[in-house]
Amino acid sequence: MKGLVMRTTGSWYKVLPEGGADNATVDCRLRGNYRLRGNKQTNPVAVGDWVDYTLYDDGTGVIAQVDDRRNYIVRRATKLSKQTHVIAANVDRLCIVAALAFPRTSTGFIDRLLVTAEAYHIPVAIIINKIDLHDPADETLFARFKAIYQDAGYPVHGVSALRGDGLEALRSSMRGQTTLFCGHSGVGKSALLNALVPGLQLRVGEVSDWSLKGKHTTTFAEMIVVDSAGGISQHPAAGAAPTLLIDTPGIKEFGMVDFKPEELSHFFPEMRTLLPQCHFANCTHRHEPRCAVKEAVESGTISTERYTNYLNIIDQIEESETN
Ligand SMILES: Nc1nc2c(ncn2[C@@H]2O[C@H](COP(=O)(O)OP(=O)(O)OP(=O)(O)O)[C@@H](O)[C@H]2O)c(=O)[nH]1
Ligand SMILES: [Mg+2]
Ligand SMILES: [Zn+2]
Repeated sequence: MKGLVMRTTGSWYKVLPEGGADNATVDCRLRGNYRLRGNKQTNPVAVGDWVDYTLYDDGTGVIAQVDDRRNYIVRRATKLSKQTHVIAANVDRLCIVAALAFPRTSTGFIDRLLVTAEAYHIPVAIIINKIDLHDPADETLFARFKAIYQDAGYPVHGVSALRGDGLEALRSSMRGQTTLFCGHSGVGKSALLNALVPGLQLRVGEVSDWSLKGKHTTTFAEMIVVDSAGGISQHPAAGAAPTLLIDTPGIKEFGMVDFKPEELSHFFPEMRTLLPQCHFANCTHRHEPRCAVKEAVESGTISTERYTNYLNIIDQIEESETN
């Protein structure tokens, strides 16, 4: 039988049967001798995976095979680890949830996630939550973020899960798609999903006891099915493309996986268009002469902030290559 992985908790996987008439998910384990792909990934099965499973008499199942993924978002399991962790597979869109008020998200963090999404051609939206907390300085920062990312070609939404600002536009942009929500702990990913889907009650951190770093309230990725009326559902409606949302645990640092310095600029859209104009075909846009990217930074068409993050990422790739 075929099914979609909705939640993974250690050794159990909650699987939604494909086209199932009953609304029940099946708790599955992984077949004992299932081989990890190249032993590099800490999780062989991720939320969003389609799997083949066998149903047993006691109602549980065993996953025998994972379908090839259309795409996925992957990161290093820990900062310098060679092992990787797949956050989710087969997504239509990544929403990077950030906050400027508290805890503050850096452009460096956003750019690492953007590059990873670009590598799999996953469209991205940047969601700045908690705009209800913005003081004038935050508003200035917000305007700068908007300019940087809209100029680079990404939509930016200012929202407030608490007050409701900006939710309707976000809601309609998610219809019929699988949207993955990622970001630091405490930026309000779960609160945002609760606000978007009436009836949803994901656990949200207490205001009183989370520190600057957030609290890691969500501990496992989880897929939510939205019904055609916009409410919480047990099963996607037959026929129409389902609306699926994936909540994930907060990420402290996003460690990128498997990029080469000379290909990194392909994943910065505003640089990508200029590459044919660089003098050297393998230009890394650092010290090379007659570099179109550096010229664009100097003339202000490419943001200094994005370029600086680009250089930092290259340095980090080279560092991990020599390790
Ligand atoms: N003022 C304000 N607070 C918010 C908003 N959205 C979320 N919060 C608060 O921010 C805190 C963290 O929210 P969560 O939804 O638990 O954050 P999260 O991103 O899911 O965190 P993890 O699950 O740890 O990754 C909670 O105390 C929320 O009430 C908002 O729009 N405005
Ligand atoms: Mg959460
Ligand atoms: Zn160049």
